[in-house]
Amino acid sequence: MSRGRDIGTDDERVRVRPPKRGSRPRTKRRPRHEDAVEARVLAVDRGRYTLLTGEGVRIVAMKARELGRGARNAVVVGDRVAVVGDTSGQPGSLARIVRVEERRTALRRSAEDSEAAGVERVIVANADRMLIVTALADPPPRPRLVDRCLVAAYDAGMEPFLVLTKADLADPAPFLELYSALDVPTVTTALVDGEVQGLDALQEVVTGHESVLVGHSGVGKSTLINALVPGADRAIGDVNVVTGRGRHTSSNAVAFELEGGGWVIDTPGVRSFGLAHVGPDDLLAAFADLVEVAVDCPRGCPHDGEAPRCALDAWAAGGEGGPLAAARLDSFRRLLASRVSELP
Ligand SMILES: Nc1nc2c(ncn2[C@@H]2O[C@H](COP(=O)(O)OP(=O)(O)O)[C@@H](O)[C@H]2O)c(=O)[nH]1
Ligand SMILES: [Mg+2]
Ligand SMILES: [Zn+2]
Repeated sequence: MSRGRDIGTDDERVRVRPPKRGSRPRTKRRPRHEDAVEARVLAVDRGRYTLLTGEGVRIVAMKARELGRGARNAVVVGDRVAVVGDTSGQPGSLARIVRVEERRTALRRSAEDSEAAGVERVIVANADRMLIVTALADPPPRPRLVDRCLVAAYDAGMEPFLVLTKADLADPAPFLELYSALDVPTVTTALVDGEVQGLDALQEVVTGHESVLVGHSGVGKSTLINALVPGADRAIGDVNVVTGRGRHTSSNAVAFELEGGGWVIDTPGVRSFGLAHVGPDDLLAAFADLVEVAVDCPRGCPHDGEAPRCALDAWAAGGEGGPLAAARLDSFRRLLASRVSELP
């Protein structure tokens, strides 16, 4: 990587370490940027960036041309930036983003067909927690999407949490059992008389952190944001009764400040995360229940279902892993395969 600001590509996992100052080539600070103001990106819409400055002023900015174009040079929600120009925040004022600070974490999704092959687009920067929001019904839970999110969270250096919504519609017990072997904290919420139940536990998870909410459209992410942030006023979608899917009511990621400290970031329905850069062992590491079993595999075992003495097969077939073992192994192997097929 040649550009100083193109960071996070290899180092997403070093979240706990402070940014390595001076260890990479950085964008040259030109003298005229010395009076730049630090700000946080709250929202991005068609080339216009809504920022909150360190002084608490909301401003609108555009990206300086020198930062470059394309997915690789994108400025995203959660980024810390330096801005110059008119930072007054007065109506009609427009500032200029001249620098993007090194990211602590980067959540990526795979590029779509129309985009440059192999480019994984960063969608949210600097979040330290990922809230994987899954409805218990309407739409039904998708364990494979949850697993995919878990891998993306570990890979990005974020702490994952499972948030199970719509407990008023279905019993959370079966889904909780499926994930009981993993060390992932879980919060369950419900909607009763238009009020979100379970909000206290959720508040505890997000207070003092930068949390990104991910999950399929229609699972209730915006409903949770509205409950956590009075005045957020996120559009709530109806779930289509035929497909069980929500309309795509939120089309961009947006950050909201919490009264008690911290930030929550709402995202549109995310269906795919770029995992092409995640190695098999890193992938396995996201499956804590399988890691313990795989210590008995032959050296260099690819765990892919073709390997002759893979301990995972014996575990799933022999009943020692319990009734859910086969489903867990299946989930892991599907991810393993999809990760490979994602490669350009
Ligand atoms: N029954 C029930 N419905 C919910 C719950 N949370 C959200 N919903 C509904 O699910 C639909 C989609 O919610 P929304 O917040 O827009 O989902 P998003 O697409 O993930 O942001 C809306 O009709 C919400 O009223 C819940 O806990 N229980
Ligand atoms: Mg939404
Ligand atoms: Zn194996």
